[in-house]
Amino acid sequence: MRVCLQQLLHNVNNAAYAAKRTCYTKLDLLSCAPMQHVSEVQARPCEMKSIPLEIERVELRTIRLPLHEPFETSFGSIDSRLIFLVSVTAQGQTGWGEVVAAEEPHYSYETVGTAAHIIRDYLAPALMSDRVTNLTDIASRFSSFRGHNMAKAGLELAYMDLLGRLSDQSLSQLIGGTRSSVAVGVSLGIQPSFEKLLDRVNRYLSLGYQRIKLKIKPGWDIGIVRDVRRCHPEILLSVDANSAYTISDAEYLKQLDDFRLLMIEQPLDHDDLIDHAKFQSMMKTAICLDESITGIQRTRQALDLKSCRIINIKIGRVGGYSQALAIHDACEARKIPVWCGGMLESGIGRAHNIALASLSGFTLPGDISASSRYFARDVITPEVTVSPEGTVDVPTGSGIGFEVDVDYIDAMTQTKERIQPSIGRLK
Ligand code: OSB
Ligand code: MG
Repeated sequence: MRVCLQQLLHNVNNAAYAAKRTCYTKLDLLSCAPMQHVSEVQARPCEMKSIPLEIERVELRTIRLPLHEPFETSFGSIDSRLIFLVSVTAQGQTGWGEVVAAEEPHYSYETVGTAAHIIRDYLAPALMSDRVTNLTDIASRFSSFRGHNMAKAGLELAYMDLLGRLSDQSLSQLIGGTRSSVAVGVSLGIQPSFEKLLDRVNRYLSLGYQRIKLKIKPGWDIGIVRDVRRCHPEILLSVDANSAYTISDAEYLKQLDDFRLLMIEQPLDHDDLIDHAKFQSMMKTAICLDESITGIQRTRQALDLKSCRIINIKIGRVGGYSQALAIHDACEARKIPVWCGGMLESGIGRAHNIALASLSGFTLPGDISASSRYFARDVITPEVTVSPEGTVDVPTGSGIGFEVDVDYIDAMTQTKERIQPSIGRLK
């Protein structure tokens, strides 16, 4: 499971991954009876038609969880996370999802406020307008609403947890995951001093994390990367600029080629593919896109333009499982390594990330840390833990595979809103 720097750099730079096609057993969702083996990916369990579900209600909640320590990126610092949870109920079961939008529109234009509006006024009514047959059905209902991917993802996530619980399958099974544990790394925010940064690097390495990602911005970049690399010549090390530079910084950023980085994540504009392609052509180090990859179409364009050699998949940013699965499959077919990004999620969002990262194409460590790396107490039990080898186990229980601590969620709830189908709407 543990990956070595030289081998990974070789693989990434030569696109030498064998594109393995997943082979799994098709399941009849609600009876769970094995049907037939397929040698090619055709339909995943979540994409197959099952007994139509009548969603009886959608609930939106916000809870505020304090962070152990402030998290600083090139667009600012936060010391708590306003977590937006979504649940959907049908046939006496409730499924849970998370909307990963932040309070302010820095990482993306979506916020907790815009997502609540879009779910309340458009997406939840569409979800409850008729019985839901599968994930593809939901995705196609949402596709007429432009953008607002994090809002869409929140509901897709909740539906998938519900589907797993009702059919007694784990999320990983529903999407055709192949791993029983996933490799993880940690994303370290900008620190007040290099000493503090090095202290964090050493702490997470000693806890087993397989890859260290350093947030960078102008003035906190070449120097700290050089010094961390000098202290740790062989670790998997990457940087994430969250769009803090422009193509006019390319010559300056070229210095990053000296440090055998696994990747440089989103150096340029959040919406750009063209300048990233220019920059990638100048660099030995692989560029990884995060913010710029908003769906499968942008993924194809980025790969055709050679804007990057690695892709970070975040279920929220791309609009849910439907898009995340399509991006995974396209990248695997083109031998482009992918990894699972994080958005400082609560355990509910994290559980979905773990399931996603169990797909075969996720060959690089994800930003999936232990619950205790972020919060004093998580909203799921047991909390997510990282093994001394730097892995997280993929749960096997139904749905997200963790118990949702509704008492704790109730105690922390700031706002709660219930949305039900309007009378006569259900066909
Ligand atoms: O760019 O990957 C990012 C957190 C919030 C918003 C954007 C990003 C991040 C992280 C943290 O890097 C990843 C995590 O540990 O959840
Ligand atoms: Mg990023």
